[in-house]
Amino acid sequence: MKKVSKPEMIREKLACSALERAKLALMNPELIRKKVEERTIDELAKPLIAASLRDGVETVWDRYEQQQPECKYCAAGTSCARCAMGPCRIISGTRARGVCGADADLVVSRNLLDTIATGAAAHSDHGRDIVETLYMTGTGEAEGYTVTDEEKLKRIAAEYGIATEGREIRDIARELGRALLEEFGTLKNFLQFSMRAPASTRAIWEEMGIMPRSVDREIVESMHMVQMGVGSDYVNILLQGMRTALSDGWGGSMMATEISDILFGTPKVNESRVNLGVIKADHVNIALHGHNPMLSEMIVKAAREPDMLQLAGDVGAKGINLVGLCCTGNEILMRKGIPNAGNHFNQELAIQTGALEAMIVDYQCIFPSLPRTAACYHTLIVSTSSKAKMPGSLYFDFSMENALSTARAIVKMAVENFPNRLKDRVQIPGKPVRIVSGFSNETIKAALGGSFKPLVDLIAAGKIRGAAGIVGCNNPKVKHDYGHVTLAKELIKRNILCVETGCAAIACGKAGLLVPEAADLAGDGLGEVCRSLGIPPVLHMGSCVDCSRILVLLAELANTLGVSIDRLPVAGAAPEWYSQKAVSIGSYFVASGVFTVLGVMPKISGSPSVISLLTAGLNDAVGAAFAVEPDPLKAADLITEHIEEKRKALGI
Ligand code: MSK
Repeated sequence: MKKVSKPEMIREKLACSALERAKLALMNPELIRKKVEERTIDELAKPLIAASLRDGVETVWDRYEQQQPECKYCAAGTSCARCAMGPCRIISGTRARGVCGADADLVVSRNLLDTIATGAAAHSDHGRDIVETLYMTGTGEAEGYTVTDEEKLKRIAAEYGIATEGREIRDIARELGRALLEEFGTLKNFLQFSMRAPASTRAIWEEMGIMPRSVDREIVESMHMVQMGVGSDYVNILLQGMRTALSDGWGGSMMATEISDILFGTPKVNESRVNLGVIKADHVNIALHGHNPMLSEMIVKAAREPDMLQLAGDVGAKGINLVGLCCTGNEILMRKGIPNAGNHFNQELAIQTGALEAMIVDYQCIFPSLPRTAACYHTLIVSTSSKAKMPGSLYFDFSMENALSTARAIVKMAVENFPNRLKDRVQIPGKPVRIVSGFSNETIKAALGGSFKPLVDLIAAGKIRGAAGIVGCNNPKVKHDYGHVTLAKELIKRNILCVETGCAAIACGKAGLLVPEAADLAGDGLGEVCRSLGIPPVLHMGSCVDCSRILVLLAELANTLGVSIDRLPVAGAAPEWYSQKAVSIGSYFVASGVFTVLGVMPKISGSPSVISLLTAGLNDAVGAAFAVEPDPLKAADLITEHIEEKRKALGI
């Protein structure tokens, strides 16, 4: 464990300049009110955004405004800076080709493949970290980790043909961990988990040449294909995008989900609280932000140790309050019921409560600006991944071998920071709301009596018209949480069950849709089903990698009905997506046969051919395509229409 900088050094380096802030501060109360209303529907975010505008503490929305107007070539996907002959912009006439000769179709498709491969790599590298932890838990080298779900370990070992009878749990963990590590570069030319998809869906992949061969191979091949001069057929490039995305959904992400369940427990229904009001004025507050549960699970352990609680008492706090953010937050909410402070656009605001002793980050979706925000408060930003070092943060070299000791050191440092809190700057904007989460497939199946057949019957009977997976992020191009919440409310009203992950789930949680009482907002059929099962009409299925749980659910439903996934009355939506990972998720949804509506236009408008392939042509290839619809009410219409068409085709 190696600390490379100290709080005092950071404060010197990033001392918040009152002068600089004064330049940014807005004094006009009417303008502040207007901006706040334009930016979010999250009631607890509003007073903090207003304060940030008054105090000149910069947020994502300010930076977005500073970036306007955006470059129209970059927005259309027609700029290319891949090689040193450029950069090029594809315009028209004599400038319709880049220096190398690439036209708009090639530049746009290559950029999109790059985006998908980046997202798939992020999910899959996260998956590999988790798998490595399982392996090292098996070898006894990982400090603090154990196998929590032994039944699931044995079930997945059986999928991999690993004997479990009469063997030590650690031996099975080691052997499964090794088999999964090999899966990233497997030579067998298919991923074991992809065998969970219906045979008819796999036949489509085989026919289209998009069956993922291994995780690493698809990502590397994609990176090869975006190199200048490696083919110029945009269709071929986009099909590789689909194959790469499938290697994420049915490979890297699915490994991340399944093995996290084995190590930390398969989620079960639990009740907790959500929004910025989970931060407590009289406690040491520690936020856990990012995506990977490896460290956060250890922080939870460390923060519950008597020594640490004693220390908190000694510094004058009533206890240690852990809160989650984004998907690390979802991981510990789903499994441990740890309260969640919010989604992507709540990360800066959580610091602005002035009551956060530390924000511990792992990787993905972490604003590089966080140390700047934290420099205006006493909050320590603690980075923990060698892949995600941040200037201005305190870096702890976290690894499996030192996991629990590192977690203890970080928690201790956070507790000791409590006396540095500037009490007159604390502003906790309100009370949290209840949230019910933990809907793993195992939990849903158990609630349905041990099989998915009752859900299929309810869909066939029309009580539930179909299901929609709403996933993804926040994006300043959409009013914070408006896309997610409006779409979910509209769909449940139309008796469409919503399953959600990531920041979409947190948005709907903050809006009160993730409690059984929200059944009253659903249509008669769905409302009745939810009341009889005691479940919300919007089910929280986990973090971004847990979109793989949605794939497994789709496979179960399709296998129960004996059809390919594209024939199901289901749809996907990403109303506020921003991330490359979300593009990979959307692509593996579509490639698996799920019509998917995006709320933000991807950077493809510069190529009518690419637009046509993605929004129509893919229907002939994989039985599903994308649509882009920024208005969530119109998106609900598209989804309803699609679901009703699929019902008709199935004769239900
Ligand atoms: S955290 S990828 S902003 S959902 Fe998974 Fe949220 Fe999107 Fe990050």
